[in-house]
Amino acid sequence: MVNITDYNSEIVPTWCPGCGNYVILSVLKQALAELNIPPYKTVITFDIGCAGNGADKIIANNFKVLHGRAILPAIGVKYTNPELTVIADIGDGGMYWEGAAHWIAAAQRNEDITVLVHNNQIYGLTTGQTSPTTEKNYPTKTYPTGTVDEPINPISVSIAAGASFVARGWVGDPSHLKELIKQAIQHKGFAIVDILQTCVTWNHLNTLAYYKERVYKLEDTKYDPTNKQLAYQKAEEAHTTNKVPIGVFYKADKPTIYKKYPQVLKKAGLAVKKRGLKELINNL
Ligand SMILES: Cc1ncc(C[n+]2csc(CCOP(=O)(O)OP(=O)(O)O)c2C)c(N)n1
Ligand code: SF4
Ligand SMILES: [Mg+2]
Repeated sequence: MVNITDYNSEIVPTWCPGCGNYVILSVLKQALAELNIPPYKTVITFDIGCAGNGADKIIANNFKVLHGRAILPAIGVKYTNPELTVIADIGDGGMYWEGAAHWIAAAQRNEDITVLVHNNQIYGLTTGQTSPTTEKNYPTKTYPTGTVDEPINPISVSIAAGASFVARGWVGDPSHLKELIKQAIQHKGFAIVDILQTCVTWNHLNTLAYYKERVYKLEDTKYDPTNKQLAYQKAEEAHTTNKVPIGVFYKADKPTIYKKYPQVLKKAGLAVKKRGLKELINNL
């Protein structure tokens, strides 16, 4: 039986007091323990940034990678041993700007990884520049008189690109976030959880109080996450109204990359030897 303490690292986080990253780290450990996945079967690729600084704060097989590049090594690991749980852990800047091409391509191919995006709507580590999800008019170091662009909508772009599991959680409701992360990890195919994370130092707009007023759960309404059109409508809601829906926006039963293109498993020697290619693919 896996215990949450199995994931505990001795390294003390250096995030600012009150940073939402503390919640995400703790919730991720709880989710993995509750799914009974041991650290030796878990691989996490951490991006650059405050989010990425979680790399040595959780015991697993972790990689610290270049900015915007957390997805590619995650895919590489999964091809080598598809029976591992592989998670890319990345900030909004790394994912939705520097790594945007990788985001789209991985979603399109339905790569079998989980991506957790710490979406604090700012470049945190580099001290408060506009990110792709910063709200229009919010003043930052790069736009002192107010951010000029409309923010990217990560939910609708993920769905349009082909992701088969698209969810959003927030750090103000850790148990709900934990359930989303568990579902994402169990999902076969490309799963993304956009996590609304507070940055108490550089983002004074999207605070806990801001979200508390706006957030509601999709599952508390008559919502069908397999309805793509409805998913797009709900994804727009956070951008066009004063409401922020959270939960599973969209999920689809689509063939994973292995079913479409089994050749990617040619390096997965051990797993193939153990199970045989056909049985392995059937279980993925
Ligand atoms: C290719 C590259 N571009 C820029 C940087 C500088 N850089 C380091 S962290 C960072 C911002 C990270 O923002 P985000 O991904 O949102 O993570 P956060 O710090 O907010 O968690 C930038 C621009 C870098 N290290 N590498
Ligand atoms: S700068 Fe923001 S994201 Fe980074 S540790 Fe501090 S509160 Fe967290
Ligand atoms: Mg950020």
